[in-house]
Amino acid sequence: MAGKQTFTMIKPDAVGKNAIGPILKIINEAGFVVKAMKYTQLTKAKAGAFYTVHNGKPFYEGLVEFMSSGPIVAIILEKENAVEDFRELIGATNPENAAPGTIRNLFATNVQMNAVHGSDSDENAIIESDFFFSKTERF
Ligand code: DAT
Ligand code: MG
Repeated sequence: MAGKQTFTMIKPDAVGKNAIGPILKIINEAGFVVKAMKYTQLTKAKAGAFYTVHNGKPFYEGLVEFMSSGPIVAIILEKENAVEDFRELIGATNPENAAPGTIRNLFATNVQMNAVHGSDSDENAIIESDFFFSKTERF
């Protein structure tokens, strides 16, 4: 059965464009409910740990550098079929391939600075949510 929660980050490029509000509006209008939210900045070590699955890939170092370069908004979202529906809402990793109207199509800078994160499975949604939020920080 598809899970009800996913995890997202509004990345430093989108925060720097003052796009937190517009992105949250799109997320809410798509039917997602905020269950937890935190405005924070990742250290290089924390960014590296979050993206450890990509360690060794050619883009890893740049990704860690970028993700620790400024504040992010970490959010747990709830909706039926959350992971799949949210991936559809954000669009392809490379904004050049992201469908019109998707968050990455509207707000991404390039394939590295692509505005938002979205969990790719229910299992990773749980791991990523636990990375940022304790039980008492969820509502
Ligand atoms: P996604 O964020 O769509 O799940 P991913 O998990 O494959 O994509 O990669 C994680 C992040 O790494 C992605 O959001 C941006 C960066 N990235 C991926 N492929 C890249 C590439 N070819 N060049 C630069 N950055 C890349
Ligand atoms: Mg991914």
